[in-house]
Amino acid sequence: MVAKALEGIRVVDMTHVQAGPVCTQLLAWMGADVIKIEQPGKGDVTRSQLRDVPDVDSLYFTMLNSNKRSLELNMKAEEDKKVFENLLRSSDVLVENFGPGVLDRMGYTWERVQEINPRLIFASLKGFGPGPLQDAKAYENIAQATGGGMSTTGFPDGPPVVAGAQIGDSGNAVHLFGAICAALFQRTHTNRGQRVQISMRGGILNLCRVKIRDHQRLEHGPLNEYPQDEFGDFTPRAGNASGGGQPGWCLKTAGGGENDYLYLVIQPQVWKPLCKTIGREELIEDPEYATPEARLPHLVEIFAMIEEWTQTRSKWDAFKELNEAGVPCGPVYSTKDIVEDEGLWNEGMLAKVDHPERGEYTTVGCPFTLSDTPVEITRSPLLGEHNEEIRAELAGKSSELETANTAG
Ligand code: CAO
Repeated sequence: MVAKALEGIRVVDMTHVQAGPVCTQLLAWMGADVIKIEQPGKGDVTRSQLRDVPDVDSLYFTMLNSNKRSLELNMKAEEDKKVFENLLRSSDVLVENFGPGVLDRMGYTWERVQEINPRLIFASLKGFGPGPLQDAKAYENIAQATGGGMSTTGFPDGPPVVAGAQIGDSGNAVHLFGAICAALFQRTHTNRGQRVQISMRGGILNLCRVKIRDHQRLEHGPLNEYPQDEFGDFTPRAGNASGGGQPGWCLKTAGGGENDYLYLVIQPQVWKPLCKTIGREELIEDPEYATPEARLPHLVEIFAMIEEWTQTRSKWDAFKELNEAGVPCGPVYSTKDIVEDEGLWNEGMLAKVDHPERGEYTTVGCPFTLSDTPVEITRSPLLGEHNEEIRAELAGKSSELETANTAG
């Protein structure tokens, strides 16, 4: 019986920066043996980017590369390419997020990879899919700009805004992880590898599905749940409007600090308890407010009334009282609130990891749980830390293969 979902799966990890490494970190947490190939003496560029402690792998690197092994290979030197090909022969997945054409230039096209190991799943993440933009490089905010995220984020009277959540990188890493797992499952039937490809822009569009829904709704009239009265021929920025079928808004709470806010959604079934909680019982049966349709033209006024009440309490107290009444809402957490949240530590969404050079640091855990695959977070590898170990393993494998051939 395997102890983890992906135990026995070996991943050749040619990823760098954020999107690729987050995907292979998930594969490692699920039990795969992830071997990160890094340029000798240099490694993943994030090792030295945004350093908080001099000469030590940055948090950018350590928080995205847990549970992996590091092997330095010069992919432009023939000797090291042989080692790489040996590794491909004994692996299940190759993942990369280099710029367009980089792996081809190294000599590893899909055709060549299939020749080396027909069972290998070859997964690539690029900025853009096939077409005019296919050769363009991309980073997080470029994907958010070109995939519909930025034009639909922010307030109607302000410029387009990027999301703080790294949906282009870490978001797409989750898409890629799902696609690789699907390919691994299909291989159990076909015994063949396959090509897996994802574009960051396409992944953003997947996350902007409801904005394309609203774009089409516009043909049939205004979007009444949006804060503005006038519409053009594209989905506008909606500020903090909910985006779902029930109206929502972000409300000020006591304290007046930059994160003293509560997000609240008015579900039809909670109108009565909501009115009771904020002391506006007269609105429960008032025909101007009693139904979701009647409330639509009054949303700004209704949220202002609720805000009068939330401003008399802390975001935590308002959350507690409204939650007790069954009203869906959530305090706006600052990063300080997040790292001090006991619940997140208990869930394993935050964890402490020890590192030989930087000491203990906090990292973000696995966003899902499998009852048969407990996640144990171990530190990221130092550059080339597993050079000898992996080369020895591969040499052992080669002699095993040679013995098998002679015996045959
Ligand atoms: N040995 C030898 N050379 C190596 C190597 C190794 N182990 N690993 C990488 N290299 C070389 C590559 O051969 C390539 O050189 P050439 O251009 O001469 O072939 C170079 O290093 C890497 O090229 P790149 O285009 O990937 O890197 P870049 O810094 O110019 O661009 C990025 C970075 C992220 C814009 C680009 O990789 C990209 O568009 N990736 C796809 C989308 C993506 O993942 N974006 C980033 C998400 S995280 O914000």
